[in-house]
Amino acid sequence: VVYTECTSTSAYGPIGGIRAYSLGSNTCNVGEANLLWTNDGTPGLAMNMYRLHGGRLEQIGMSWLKTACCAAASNGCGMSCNGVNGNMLGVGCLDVYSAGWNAIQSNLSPRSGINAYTGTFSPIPGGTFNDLTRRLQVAEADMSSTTYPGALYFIEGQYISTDDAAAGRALNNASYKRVTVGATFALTLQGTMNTNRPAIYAWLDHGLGVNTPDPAVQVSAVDVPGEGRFHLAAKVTNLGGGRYRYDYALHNLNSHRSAASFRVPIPDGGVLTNVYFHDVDYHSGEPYDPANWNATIGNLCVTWNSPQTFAQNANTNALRFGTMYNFSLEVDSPPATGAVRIGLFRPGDPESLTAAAPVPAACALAGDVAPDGQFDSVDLGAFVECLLGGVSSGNCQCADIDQDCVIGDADVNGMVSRLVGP
Ligand SMILES: [Ca+2]
Ligand SMILES: [Ca+2]
Ligand SMILES: [Ca+2]
Repeated sequence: VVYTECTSTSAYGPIGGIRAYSLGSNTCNVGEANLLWTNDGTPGLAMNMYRLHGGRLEQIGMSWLKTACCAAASNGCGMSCNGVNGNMLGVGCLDVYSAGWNAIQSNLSPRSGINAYTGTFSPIPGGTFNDLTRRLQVAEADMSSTTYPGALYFIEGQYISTDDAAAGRALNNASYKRVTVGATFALTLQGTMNTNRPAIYAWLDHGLGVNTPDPAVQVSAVDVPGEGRFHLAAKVTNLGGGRYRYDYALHNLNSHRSAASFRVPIPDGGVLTNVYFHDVDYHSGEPYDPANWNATIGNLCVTWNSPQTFAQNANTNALRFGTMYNFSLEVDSPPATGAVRIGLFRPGDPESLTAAAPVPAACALAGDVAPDGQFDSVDLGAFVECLLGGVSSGNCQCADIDQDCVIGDADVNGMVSRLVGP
């Protein structure tokens, strides 16, 4: 299943400075099998909104997932529709919903009841609704042309589907389109649909203005082995005076394991400013804690952590499917090719992922603390300087052999074993 077009938007509210929206959807089955389409169940369409401003793309809104009763069997997917409809979306067939249909609140399913990797859904709870409930909610303040002059805005829809997930076809389920925000906060669709392209790519695609890509933005897929996919985007901005801003966005497409930490290596003694985090809030009774992740600044790393672990609170603020969080810092160190570490939230193997990214500090060869591509006695002297603290003549990232962001006994043992040799 693929979200091929957003044909319309609708707007609701405001209530208390919050607006709500809905997105129309053209949906295609571009696979080889009919797709299960059940009443108030699979598939569900998650609606999201993003803002690009000041060189940073941030998610500013989300909806519950729109479900429906029954599929049509229209042509329009660029392939022959096999005519199957009702509780199946036939191969090659198109199903169309207006924004108004996708705003029907009794059909909106909570994210907390969905496993995006397996494509399983919990029943939709009843409830009482106001104009905002369960819809794509965005604060007026997040669309202020005063606070964010010249900002670009994007809507995104992502399907979660039982059959699609089971068939391993969930990686093409998110699509985005640019919108403009009017004086009364109505959304107007702009440009073409970026089908099969999550909105995190809008940072790259429109980073230097509408339809003007920013080559400084790097986007990559980061897969959990045997599970779901994240996207990591990074951009380094030279601020002048030897200072650099590192911006990262981490998007969870469909990992149920979710993420609970993000770690960036920094140079020992680096002077950090503007350590920054941005998330997006759940609403309408979702059980998740909205508290921000905490940044811990060590000598060798900055690590952002969810407020609690999975064992402490399964509803803490983790990076769950269909959301994108931002991490940023400024430091007096130009970019090196290195890796960030993404800690996973739900227990499993592996516990974390590493992803290549431009970072303020990196080590090409563990133990090569006096970096010259070789390991010798000079490295031992530099290692001791790092171990004792203070200003080191070497690269203390390379002294952290076990990569726990602290130079300690384990690293001494690591250096000794290098000295003794294999
Ligand atoms: Ca798909
Ligand atoms: Ca060396
Ligand atoms: Ca260490």
